[in-house]
Amino acid sequence: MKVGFLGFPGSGKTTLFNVVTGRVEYPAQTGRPESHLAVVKVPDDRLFRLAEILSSKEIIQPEMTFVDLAPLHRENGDGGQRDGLMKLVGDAAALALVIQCFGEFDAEGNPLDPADDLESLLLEMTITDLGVVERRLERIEAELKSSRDKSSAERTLLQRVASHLGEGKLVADLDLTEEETMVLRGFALLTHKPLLVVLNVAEDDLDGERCRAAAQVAQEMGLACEIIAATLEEEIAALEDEMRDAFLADYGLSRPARDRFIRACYDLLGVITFFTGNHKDARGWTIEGGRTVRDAGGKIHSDIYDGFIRAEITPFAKLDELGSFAACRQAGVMRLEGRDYLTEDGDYLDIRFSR
Ligand SMILES: Nc1nc2c(ncn2[C@@H]2O[C@H](COP(=O)(O)OP(=O)(O)OP(=O)(O)O)[C@@H](O)[C@H]2O)c(=O)[nH]1
Ligand SMILES: [Mg+2]
Repeated sequence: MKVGFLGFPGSGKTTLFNVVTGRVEYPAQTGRPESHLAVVKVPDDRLFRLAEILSSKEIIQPEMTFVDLAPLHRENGDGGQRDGLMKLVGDAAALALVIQCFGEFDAEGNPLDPADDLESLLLEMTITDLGVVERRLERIEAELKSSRDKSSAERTLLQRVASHLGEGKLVADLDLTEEETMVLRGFALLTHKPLLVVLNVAEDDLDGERCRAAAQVAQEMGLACEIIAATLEEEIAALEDEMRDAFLADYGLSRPARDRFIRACYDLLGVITFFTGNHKDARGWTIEGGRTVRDAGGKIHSDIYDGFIRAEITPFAKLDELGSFAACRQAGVMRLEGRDYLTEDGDYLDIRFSR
């Protein structure tokens, strides 16, 4: 699972990347052309509690990958970047669109206009997608010319996608069947990916008063939106734990943006966490929502998927409340489920399987 940070030069991608990865490997400095990648351990307090209950020696957190993408340069508003943007985003499963909402001018010296930046970014993305779809349509037309059968389900679908994009709408908003979704996934269209708007505000504008218009654009496009003061959060991240709490309280922030942002990425990607553990380790795993317990077993090992018999499931909330597995068993909250049970966020799994 990879989330890319996309934005115009100097919008704060690297600063946010440092906040989310919790380290400053790449000092913020605009104009660096290359992308950077980091694997982050996902913070989840439940794992500490689980380790306590199981007396586990080690905690193994689930991981998420973030990419600080090279900046997207503003073109002349005609969306000329096409393949460049496709290549830049690469295989990121979701994108955080980082919008500069601090200062008076952007890195290229234009007066700051966050709403316009967000609209331009989305326009670049829709035009890029449209280019991909149109090129494929041309190829299909050429192929159909030499074939007797002139009908093509793919052509019908892509024509629909093209006219939708032509209206400035995102592919993610299109009503698609499961099969159509599968076909389109092969194109890795930018606006088919889950998108999160990050409004990077100044530290004296934490509620985002000055970027209301940009938040409005995000809302109109149906996009999730987080307001983050990246430089302030970078300073907070560098503090010791107790100092950090006091500092957060001073600014009226309930928790570090890092946690909030990673949580937002989980929601964006539609993934959930399940747990396993013993006296050696307590471990969190990530899986797409709506997957079976057998699929969850497959995440751990393919042998578990192949030999799946049944799973004993304890919801974390109950375990936390009752304090031990024995108490959960006694209270009847531990239950056996077959392979078709849909895994829920916070499920502790003990899977029986044959080798
Ligand atoms: N005041 C303020 N300055 C910020 C904030 N975020 C970033 N900056 C500053 O803006 C400049 C650019 O930040 P970066 O994080 O390097 O921006 P970037 O998007 O990675 O830049 P490129 O990689 O060139 O596209 C740096 O000098 C940061 O300190 C913020 O929230 N508030
Ligand atoms: Mg950068």
